[in-house]
Amino acid sequence: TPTGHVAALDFGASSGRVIVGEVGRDVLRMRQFARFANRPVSAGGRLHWNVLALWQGAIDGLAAAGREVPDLMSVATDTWGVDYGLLRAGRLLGNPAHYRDERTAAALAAVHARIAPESMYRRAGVEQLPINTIYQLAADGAEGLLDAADGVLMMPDLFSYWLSGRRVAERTIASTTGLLSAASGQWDPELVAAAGVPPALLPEVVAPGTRLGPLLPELADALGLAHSLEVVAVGAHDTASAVVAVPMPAAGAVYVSCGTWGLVGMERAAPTLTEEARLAGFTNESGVDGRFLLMRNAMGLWLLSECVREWESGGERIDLPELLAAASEVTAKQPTLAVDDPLFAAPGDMPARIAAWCEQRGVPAPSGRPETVRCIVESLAVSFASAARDTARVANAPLTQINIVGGGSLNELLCQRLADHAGVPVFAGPVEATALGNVLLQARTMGLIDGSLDELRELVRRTHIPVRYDPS
Ligand code: LFR
Repeated sequence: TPTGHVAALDFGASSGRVIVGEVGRDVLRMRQFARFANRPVSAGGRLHWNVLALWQGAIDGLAAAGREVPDLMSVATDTWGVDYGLLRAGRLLGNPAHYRDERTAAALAAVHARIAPESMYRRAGVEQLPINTIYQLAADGAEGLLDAADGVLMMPDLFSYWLSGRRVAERTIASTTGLLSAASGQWDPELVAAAGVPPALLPEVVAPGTRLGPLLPELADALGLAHSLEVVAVGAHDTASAVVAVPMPAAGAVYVSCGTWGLVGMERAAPTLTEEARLAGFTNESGVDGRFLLMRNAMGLWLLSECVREWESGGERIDLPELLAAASEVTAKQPTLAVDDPLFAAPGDMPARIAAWCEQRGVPAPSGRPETVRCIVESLAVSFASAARDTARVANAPLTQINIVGGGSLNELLCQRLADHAGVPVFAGPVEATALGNVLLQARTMGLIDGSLDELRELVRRTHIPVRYDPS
C-alpha cells in the first residue's frame, strides 16, 4: 500500500524532538531526526523557557528531515500545556515564562475574587491549578505586560505561527488555559474578563486537523527544502496527541500518559462538570475529534528525573536502567509519598525534599539511591492506581484495564506495581505516543489515511504491540 511522510515537532517539558512518521493503511513507522534538551533558564528571579533554543533545535531537525525525506508532506507541533508567548506587531515580547515559576499565587486569589471557583469549573471544566494560563495571564496583567501586547499565542501556536505566519489558537491547547468554554469550545467572555485579558489578544480557535497553509517561503529557503510543506494544527496539546495514540479498546480504558507529568483519565463524549469531579481534582480538557479528556494531572517522572539531576550535579553519570534494577531488588518497605504535595513541584534538591517530607511525618526516609527510586516508583504506582479508580468512579464507568504510554511505559517496575495496586491488567506502550498521535492526525488531515480514532488506535495496536502486565 502507498505510504507518505509527515514531520512532528514534539516539545516535552524536558526535551524536544523532530520525528518523521511514515504512514499508510498498515504502516506506522517513526524515525527521529533530532532530540534536544529543553532546559528552563532562571534569570532575574524568573523561570523561563529558552524558546529560541527550542525553535533552533526544531528547525535544524526539520532541515535534516527534509534533506533525507524528499517527499515530506507536512509538519505539525505539539507541546506541554498552559504556557504562552506575548506578541506585539508580530514579535515575541520576551521569553515565555515557565509554569513552574511561582509568580501566580496572588493572581489566583485575585481571579477567584472576581469569579467563584465553582462557577469557573462549570464553565471551563478545568482543574484549578496555579500553573493554568488564566492565572499566569492575570499575573502578567497585574504587572502591565498585557498592555504592551497585541496578541497571545500558546507555545505550539507560537511555533505554528513561526512556521506558517498564521495566528490561531488550536482547540486542545486552548483548553489548557482555563479560558475556553467547555460547552462551546470558544473563548468564554466571562472567564476572559475575570482574568483581565483584553479579548482582542486572543486569536481565533481552530479544531485539531486544520491545515494552516504552506511553510513560509523564506523559511523553506533557509531550511534548503526543495518543496514547501503544509503546516497542520494537530492536537497541539501533547496530552491530546498522546491520547490519540493510546491503543485502548473501543469500549474505553483508563489511560496513563506518563512523562514529566502523569495524566490519568478517560476519554468521554461530553465534559463532566459536576462538583464531585471538581472536588476530586479532575479536569476536562479538549481532545481530538470533539472528545473530552476527563483526567487528573498527577506527578509523573519529574520526581525521579529531579533526583537523577541532583545526583548527577557533582559530575557523576547515573545509569538509570541499572538503578531501576537495583530498586526492584529492594525488599525493605519504603514510605509512600503524597507525590502531589506542592513541596515536590518546584525544581531543586529533590532527595532532600523527600527526606524533609518524611521527617515532617515522622517516617524514616529512604536510606540510599535504590531505596529512593523504589520509594518514588511505588508512590507513583499508588497514585496512578488511585487516580484510575477515581476516574472510573467520576466517569461512572467500570475500571477494566489501564493503558500506560510515554516514558513511564518503559519502566517495568512501575507497570507491574501499577497492575498490582489497581488489580487490573496494565498494557504498556507505545513510549512515543505523543509523536505518534501528532503523526496520525497529520496523516489523516493530509489524506494519507482515513478513519475514526478507533481505527487510528487499531493501527497503533497492530504496529506497536503493547506489553501486558497482570496483577500478581
Ligand atoms: C503534559 C502536560 C500536561 C499539562 C502539563 C503542564 O506534558 O501537557 O497535560 O498539564 O504538561 O503544561
